[in-house]
Amino acid sequence: MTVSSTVERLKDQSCEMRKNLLKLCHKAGSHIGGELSMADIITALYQYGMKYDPKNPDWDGRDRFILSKGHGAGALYIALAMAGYFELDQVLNTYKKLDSPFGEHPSDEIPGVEISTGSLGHGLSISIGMALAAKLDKKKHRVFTLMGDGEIQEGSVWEGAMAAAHYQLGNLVAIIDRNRISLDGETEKLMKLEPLVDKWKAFGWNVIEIDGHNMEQIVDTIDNLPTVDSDTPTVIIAKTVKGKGVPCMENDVDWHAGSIDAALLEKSCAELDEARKKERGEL
Ligand SMILES: Cc1ncc(C[n+]2csc(CCOP(=O)(O)OP(=O)(O)O)c2C)c(N)n1
Repeated sequence: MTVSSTVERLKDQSCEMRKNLLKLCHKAGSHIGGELSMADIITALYQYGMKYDPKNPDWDGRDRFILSKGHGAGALYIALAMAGYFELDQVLNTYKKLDSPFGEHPSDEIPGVEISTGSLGHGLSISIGMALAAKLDKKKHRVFTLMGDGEIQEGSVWEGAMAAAHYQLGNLVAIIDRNRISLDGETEKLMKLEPLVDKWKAFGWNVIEIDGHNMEQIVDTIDNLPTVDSDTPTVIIAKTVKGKGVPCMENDVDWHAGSIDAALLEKSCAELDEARKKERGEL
């Protein structure tokens, strides 16, 4: 059973993450829709689920996180800043500037970023390599990777899905941000993914389907992951909403990427604060 103070703290932190994502979007434009849909998951991973040491980013015992949907970089930067890898202002002040490492896709020059990503369809196989190496060396850490649902239309993902089960990688956790929208339309119209649970099961994975915005469910799922030395990889299909938390962006393919003016930034941050206060019973 999840301790409610932990869940409340995480909800506050994902609200902060969303407001910071909007600031980046205002400053320089970003892939805002898919960053807002992954905000609760990445907050829970960095603020609850993963072990790491921001003072020693290369600590061998750390859990690895690979942002396979590299266009969600802003959310990774903010998660790393909130975890203490660097100052948040560094991200907010330099995002997408020419001489800044904080570009629209993550670079492994940045402390805490394991590998540069952005070309979709590679993160799962990279994570499989890391998980297989860890398993052979009898190490105790997990490898997490976050993919978009549009991304898993890449054939390479399904080769990876076969390999992970074949090599019995119980230390591997793939998460799919199932917001049902890709860059240019609904996933089911572009290339049908359903029945997604059945497909991953057929590939030999332990499949968990959750509401990717329900912090209790996310935390419970993390708490109940199979042990690292088990022999079945886990995929968490997190049902999410693209643009989650910003009413004018929710479920709107036009907000895959874009920028916002100062007025929309202010309005959206106020809406996020209000929603959180209502949730806390303060309004
Ligand atoms: C190999 C490759 N093909 C195309 C792109 C362009 N692209 C960037 S984001 C995106 C859509 C991804 O959709 P999804 O994985 O559902 O992301 P989300 O909705 O979570 O942002 C595409 C096609 C890319 N980055 N890499």
